[in-house]
Amino acid sequence: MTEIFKAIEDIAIEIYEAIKTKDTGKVETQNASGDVQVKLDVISDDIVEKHLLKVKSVKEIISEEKEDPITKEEGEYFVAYDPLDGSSLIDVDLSVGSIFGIYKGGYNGENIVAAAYVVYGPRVELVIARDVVELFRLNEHTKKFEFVKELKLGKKGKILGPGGTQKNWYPFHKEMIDSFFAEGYRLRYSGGMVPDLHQILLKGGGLFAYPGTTDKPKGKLRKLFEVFPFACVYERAGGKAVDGFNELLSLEAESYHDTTPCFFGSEEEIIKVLRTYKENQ
Ligand code: AHM
Ligand code: MG
Repeated sequence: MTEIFKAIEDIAIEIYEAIKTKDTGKVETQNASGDVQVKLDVISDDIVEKHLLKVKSVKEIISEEKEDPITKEEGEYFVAYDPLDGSSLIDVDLSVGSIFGIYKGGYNGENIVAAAYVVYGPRVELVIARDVVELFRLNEHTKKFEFVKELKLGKKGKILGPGGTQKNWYPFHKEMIDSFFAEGYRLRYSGGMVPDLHQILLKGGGLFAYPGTTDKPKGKLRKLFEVFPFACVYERAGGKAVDGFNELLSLEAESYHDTTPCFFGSEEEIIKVLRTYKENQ
C-alpha cells in the first residue's frame, strides 16, 4: 500500500497545480450521478487514473466521475475515489478535496482496508488512515509531504456540520439539530465534506450529518467514494460513523454510485444520533 500512498502524494501535487492554473468552467457532459461536471473534475479524474493505474498493487479503480471501473490483470487493491469533491466551491475560492478508499476483495464497507483524503486550502494537507490516522502537510518548497501529527477524536466536540436541504429534513432530525445548537454547538458548514470533516477531526470532535431527506431518503453522499473512506478515517481516529441505525462500515453498496444517509462524529454525538433515530424509526 505504500506505493498507493506515494501515488496519492503525486496526485495531490498535480491536482493542486491544476486548481491554481486551469479553467474552472463547466463541461457539456454529466458524471455518473447526473451532476454537472466542471472541467477540473475531468482533469483531476484523468490525473488520478494516470497515477493509480501505474501502481502494481492496484487491481481496479472506480471514480465518482466514471460509470464503471477500470480493471487490470495484476494487483490486489481496489481503489474508489472522488478526484475533486466539492468542485463547485472552487469558483468562490473555498477549500475542496480528493478522497480515496482502498478496498480488498470488493467495494463493501467491511472490505475497506485504508483511506486517505487531501484538502486543497490555504495549505495542502493529506490525511492517511491505516492502523492510526496521520496528518501530513505539503512543503511548497520541497514538494514533499511532511508528517505533522497523529489525529484522534475526543469523546465529545463542539462543532456541527448539518448538511442537506433544511426544508426537506424530517421534523425529528431538525429537532435533534436544534437541540445540539441549544447545547452550545457552533455551526461550521462550508458545503465541502472534505474541509468540513477535516475541521471536526482537527478540532477534536463534533458532528457532521448528511441525512436522508423527504426528497432524497438515501441522502446525497456516495458510499464508495465519500462515505466509506471517511467512516474509515473517523473510526480509526476513535470516532464513530453511522447511517442513523447501523455502522456505515457494515453497509453494502448496491451499485457503484449508491448513496446513504451518514453521520460522522465523536462518540457522544453519535450516541445521540442513534437514540434519536431509533425513537423515530
Ligand atoms: P460533489 O461530489 O458533487 O462535489 O458533492 C459532494 C458535496 C460534499 O462535499 C458536501 O458535503 C455536499 O456535497 C454538500 O451538499 P449540499 O450542497 O447539499 O449541502
Ligand atoms: Mg464528491
